[in-house]
Amino acid sequence: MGRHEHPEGQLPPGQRLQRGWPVTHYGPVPRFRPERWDFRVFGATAHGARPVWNHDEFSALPYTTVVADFHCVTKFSMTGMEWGGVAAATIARLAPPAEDVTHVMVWAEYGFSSNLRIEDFLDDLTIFATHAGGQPLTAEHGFPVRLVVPRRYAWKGPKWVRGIEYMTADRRGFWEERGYHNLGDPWSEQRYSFQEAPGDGPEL
Ligand SMILES: Nc1nc2c(c(=O)[nH]1)N[C@H]1C(S)=C(S)[C@@H](COP(=O)(O)O)O[C@H]1N2
Ligand SMILES: [Mo]
Repeated sequence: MGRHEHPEGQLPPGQRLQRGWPVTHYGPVPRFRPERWDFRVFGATAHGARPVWNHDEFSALPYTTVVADFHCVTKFSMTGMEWGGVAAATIARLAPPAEDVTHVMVWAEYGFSSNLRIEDFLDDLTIFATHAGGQPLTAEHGFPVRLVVPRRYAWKGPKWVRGIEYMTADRRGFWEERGYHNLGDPWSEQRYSFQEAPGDGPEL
């Protein structure tokens, strides 16, 4: 089980503690149709493979839990969230990237996306969560699968994930194209794209 060690009682700069778990996203909540649902791995995969898991197969992948804090860029944080699901590193082990992959685009319903550096994707806390607090996710929190990237702001974790694209160069995802920082490290307060240093992300 992964656990995020953070300084006792400390939140990243500019964040405040939130009680309860708000629902935050753009657009409608998609309806889950198990017979149509799949999780695809595409782009620069090792050996050009195109792995795909249906919902039963995805549910049978190795399950792990992570306890970590959750930081929304709109300045609320929740501490000690327990996520259950499939470690992103497990996905990368079962469906490996080609050697020259540097970034991953995580794709969700309705074309929502978020880009991550491969090292952030492979981080020991990054998890494709199916459960929170021991219970299956609710529809509005991302059922059946959402990504959680505790070391990045929460927009880096798409709800209703449908697949990942391995990339050999960086490309901006949905919010990264719309004013949010390409990297999104809450401890460095990387909130907005205007704060990016040269090299933090592709040209806007
Ligand atoms: N598909 C999708 N996932 C998304 C978003 C979104 O707009 N669409 N918003 C993100 C943002 S900004 C946050 S803070 C978290 C919120 O997750 P929650 O609603 O479970 O608290 O989801 C992230 N994942
Ligand atoms: Mo957010």
